[in-house]
Amino acid sequence: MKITRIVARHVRMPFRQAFSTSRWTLTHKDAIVIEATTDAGLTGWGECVALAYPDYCYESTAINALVLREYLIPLVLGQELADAQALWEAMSPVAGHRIAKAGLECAFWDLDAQSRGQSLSQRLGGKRERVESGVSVSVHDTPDALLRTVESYLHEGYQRVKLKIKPGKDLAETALIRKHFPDLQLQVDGNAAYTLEHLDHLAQLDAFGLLLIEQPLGNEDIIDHVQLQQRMQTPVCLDESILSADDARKALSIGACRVINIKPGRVGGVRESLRIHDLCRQQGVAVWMGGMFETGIGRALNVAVASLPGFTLPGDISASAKYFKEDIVESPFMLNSDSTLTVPTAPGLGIQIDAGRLEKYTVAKEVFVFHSAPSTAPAA
Ligand code: OSB
Ligand code: MG
Repeated sequence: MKITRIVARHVRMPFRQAFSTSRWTLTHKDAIVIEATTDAGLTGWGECVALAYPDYCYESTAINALVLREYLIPLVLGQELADAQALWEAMSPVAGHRIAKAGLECAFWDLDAQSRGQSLSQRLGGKRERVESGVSVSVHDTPDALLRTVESYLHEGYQRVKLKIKPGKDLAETALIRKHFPDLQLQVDGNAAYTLEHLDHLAQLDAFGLLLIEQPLGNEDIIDHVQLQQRMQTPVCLDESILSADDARKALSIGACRVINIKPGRVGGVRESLRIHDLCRQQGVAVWMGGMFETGIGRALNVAVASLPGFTLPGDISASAKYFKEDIVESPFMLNSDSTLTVPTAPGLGIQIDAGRLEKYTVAKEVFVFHSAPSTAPAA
């Protein structure tokens, strides 16, 4: 496979509602959307899922664009790439920047599966036709407002809820939701807002029968989470601090967590996601599909990866309408009545891009073309 043209677009789409975590508030979804065309004329799509500001991690939309333009695209354009491993090796001169790499890798998998006439889920050995969907719920100003939001999601049919929490907006909020919905599949996400001083405080969450608590301690921490897991019955799940299968292996070996959130973007793509999935499966550790407010492109990728057998917990893979009035794919992802999304079956990612809507939300666009050397020497 040889990619000879890449269009990198910065898209900015308004959220239906602003979203706040312990650390940041977002009103828009920003992403670099990758359109990659091969010498055989196939087109694949990818999405770099970094947020607009480098606070979830050091990558951001602008940093993704820069790293793609200056470093990654020159490394892959015009190269013969047999598989995702070859793509990974081609990009290996660049340290880190896994989100930027994952955007290119997503387009590569779309092309790879299309060229075989398979859906991405089939290509990866997916076992499910539908994947279980949950919602991630913003930090709210008041417990009452939070309760109304959760009620509306349950009314829409979501059967698993994740509450964003932060010190001072955690115990009472979680208690309230649990009191109203005793059987709800409920979990919380601290987005690195807590420290070792909060161990006793966090342990009080054990009272609420949570599926898990996600990344309460430092962004890059594995070690301190060991103490937390020893102090709590609720399974600790790592998000921010797991960037690779190696990180996952280390975290599990010291007991820093009992569950892992896989985000293909965060870990450098599908290839690394598969390695984490396989490692966890061997060890009987549950994984679930995280989310980065993806457009229909990244959502199609996440749904395909989540169809693998080790994804045994519901993911942060909500319907397009949870985030946006309109998506840039022609058919938005819809919630089925059993709180699932359907895994696309058409070749590749199985999506069609709505060119008009893509254009409408594009705020910047760069085109990169591979110019091959002439195959014969010019005449003297
Ligand atoms: O911590 O899981 C997180 C979104 C962006 C960055 C980090 C996180 C999230 C979410 C939203 O929780 C998940 C979604 O896409 O619905
Ligand atoms: Mg998280």
